[in-house]
Amino acid sequence: MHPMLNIAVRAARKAGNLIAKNYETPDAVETSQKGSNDFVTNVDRDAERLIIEVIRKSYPQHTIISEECGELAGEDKDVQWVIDPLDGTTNFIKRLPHFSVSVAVRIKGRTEVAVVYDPMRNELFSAVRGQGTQLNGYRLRGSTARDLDGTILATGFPFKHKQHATPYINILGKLFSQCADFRRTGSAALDLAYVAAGRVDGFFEIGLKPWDFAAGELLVREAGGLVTDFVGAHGYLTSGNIVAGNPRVVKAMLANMRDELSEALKR
Ligand code: 2AM
Ligand code: CA
Ligand code: CA
Ligand code: CA
Repeated sequence: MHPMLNIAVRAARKAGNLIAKNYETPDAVETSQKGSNDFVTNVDRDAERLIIEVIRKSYPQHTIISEECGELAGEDKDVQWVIDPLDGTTNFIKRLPHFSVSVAVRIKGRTEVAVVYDPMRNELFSAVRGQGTQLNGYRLRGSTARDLDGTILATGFPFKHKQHATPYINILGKLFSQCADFRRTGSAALDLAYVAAGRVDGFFEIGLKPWDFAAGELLVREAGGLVTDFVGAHGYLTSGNIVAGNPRVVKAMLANMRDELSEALKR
């Protein structure tokens, strides 16, 4: 096994087990508000601490970028661990059992290793660049859909970017008229893992952060899928405006989005 994958898996499982344990004891979960509609708990922070400990033990020189503590610069800036200790905090708080731990390793800007772990179902999605995507050790393949006909698409609402509400709803309407149905699960990392697994045929969301998609992006690619921004380019790396699916589904999604994009959504 790739040595960094080994560490990523160990870190994600440790954090996931802590999250699952706390899910059973809701009275011990302390919730605070980071911004409007944006919550964090002591479990997010504790899970993050565990992950950082595991990484630091093996790779003290690496840089870590994580949702709750930002960038922890290491001596080695070329290797970055991009982590979301708990993706789907709102689900966790509401006791909806759908959330994940996301860990990715980027070397000189290119993602080499990815893990998304769902502790409630004990599902571990992993990928190493060039070696395919696995779920609990079994090789995954994405959807084989040829167009949007009959597809199930996933999305996330722009709860933090209400200025995009109108173009978002227009895009959703256009796609909804073409596909079979939509899912909104509340964990972007798992949405991407599900694209990799072919459980959903495509996914789009506005304004994700690097830790939301860093691991999921590699899972999709290594399962034969494509990840782009809303105009088929790489702007998502900074904008977080992301479309994912097999190449034909992505092409069909982009064609439907084209006429609905505001200027801000073209990057
Ligand atoms: P988080 O739980 O790590 O904050 C994209 O939808 C991402 O935004 C999710 O993966 C989730 O990441 C976060 N998110 C989703 N719905 C949210 C909400 N209602 N409030 C705050 N964050 C939310
Ligand atoms: Ca959050
Ligand atoms: Ca997240
Ligand atoms: Ca998070």
